[in-house]
Amino acid sequence: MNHTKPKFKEKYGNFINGEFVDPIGGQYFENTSPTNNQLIAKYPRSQKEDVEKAIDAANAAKVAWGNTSAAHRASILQKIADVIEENLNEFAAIDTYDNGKAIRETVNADIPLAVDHFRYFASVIRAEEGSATELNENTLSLIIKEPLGVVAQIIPWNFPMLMLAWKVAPALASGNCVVLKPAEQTPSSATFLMEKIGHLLPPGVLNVIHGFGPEAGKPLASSSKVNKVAFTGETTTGQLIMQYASKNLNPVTMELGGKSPNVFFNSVMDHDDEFLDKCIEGAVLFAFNQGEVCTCPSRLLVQEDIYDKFMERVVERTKAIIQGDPFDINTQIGAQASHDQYEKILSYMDIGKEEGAKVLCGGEAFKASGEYADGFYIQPTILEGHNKMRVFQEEIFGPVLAVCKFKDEAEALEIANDTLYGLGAGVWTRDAHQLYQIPRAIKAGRVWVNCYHDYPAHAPFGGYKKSGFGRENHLMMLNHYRQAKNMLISYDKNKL
Ligand code: TXE
Repeated sequence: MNHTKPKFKEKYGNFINGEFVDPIGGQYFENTSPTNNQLIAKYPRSQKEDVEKAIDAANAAKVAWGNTSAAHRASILQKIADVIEENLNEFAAIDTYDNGKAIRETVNADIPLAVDHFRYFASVIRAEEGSATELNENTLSLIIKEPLGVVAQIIPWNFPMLMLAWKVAPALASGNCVVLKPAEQTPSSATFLMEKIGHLLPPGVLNVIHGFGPEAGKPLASSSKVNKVAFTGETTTGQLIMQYASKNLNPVTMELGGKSPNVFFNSVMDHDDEFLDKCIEGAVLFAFNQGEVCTCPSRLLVQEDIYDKFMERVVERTKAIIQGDPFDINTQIGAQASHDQYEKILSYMDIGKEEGAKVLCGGEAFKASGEYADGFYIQPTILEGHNKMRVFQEEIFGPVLAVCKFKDEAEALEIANDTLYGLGAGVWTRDAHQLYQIPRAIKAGRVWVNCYHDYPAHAPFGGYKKSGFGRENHLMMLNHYRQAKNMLISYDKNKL
């Protein structure tokens, strides 16, 4: 199958109360593709009044939607999954053009995972059983889960469809109405989704408003008419959103930045075999999704005895990464998501060099050819140094790997945990003690052992420390979108 650039209309609206509407003030912003720096389309530059309109629509819909049966909501979520799957290639091409990421990722990961997410939450919501306890012979305690009402959701640009699915599927499954703000860099797939599924939901149940953080995101997160705020993005933005939500004592879930360690012990080189090949692939995954993943394994820790040999293979493999045309199914690294992101990553290359990090490969922008010559591409880069350097401590969010060696388990743990963040980590070993004890001691919400970058819908995901709190995926997610109501029923005819 040949993948090609999608076609777009000149401009799009917000999706509010079951229909596309123009922004009230008539303002739009231009969305460009980072693959070639060309205009994609105009999207609403929504302001407070647009946001309020969407919140009002969601509030008007919430009682009826909250009273629907789990079976009914599950059937709608299944239909949404089917529609995304039927249009998988279009969704993939849209996210690739909007975000810059290689089509092989959107086709094989982003969109299939989004489909599975809707299917998973359609299933678990029906498998639930309630809880009733007899407190004594005359008193029954019932625990009932009720939807929160209206949920505000603000998502980033690195996985436009998948982040939407992570947020929207559990919120709708638990009976909430949603106002979602996609990132201004990647508004397209959310809009395409509403074109395809808008008619499946009652008006007001799922609303999508476009625009910038301070203009549209802030009034959404600050509104006293929403009952929860769910956010994925940068840590400092998360802190602001918590401030906005705190005025209304609204609960928040925060999925924030990371600087994940990926730790390789000596035993991975005990044999020259397929497992070692897997380890090398696991070490170069920093380049997956152009490094624009919150769990990007951006710090590589290699035990000193194998360091030279292991790194020789890592560098060789990194140099073989295919880069360029994002629509070529063989391309592994496409464009960075925006000019800002491109500049930020390049500035970190300079910071690393100034700090004395040694460039083992890459270290510069990448010049794509032909129609992609004006896009924002960066070479996969490996910087060797130590964990106190800024390139080891700060989230670069690009294809930049900071590598250092360690002596023993204690030093591996010290370096791995010497970070403000705690979202992901990788541990690679053949030693049975290490493969349990090291992940146990790493302070991160998800530790992959002898694997990385796997995101099943039924495994909980979320951060420790400054990577946030609350979990996504897994049925425990449902409780982030519900209240627990306890009813105490007395059957005693006489006593109070
Ligand atoms: O993120 P923001 P940006 C990190 C990554 C990246 C950096 C900056 O390091 O380089 O963040 O990216 C909305 N009130 N991550 O600036 O600002 C915004 O419109 C309400 C890690 O794009 O966090 C968008 O919808 N909303 C991350 C969303 O927040 C506001 C993924 C994310 O934007 C707002 C992306 C405000 N005041 C970036 N300001 C991850 N953890 O995966 C912005 N927004």
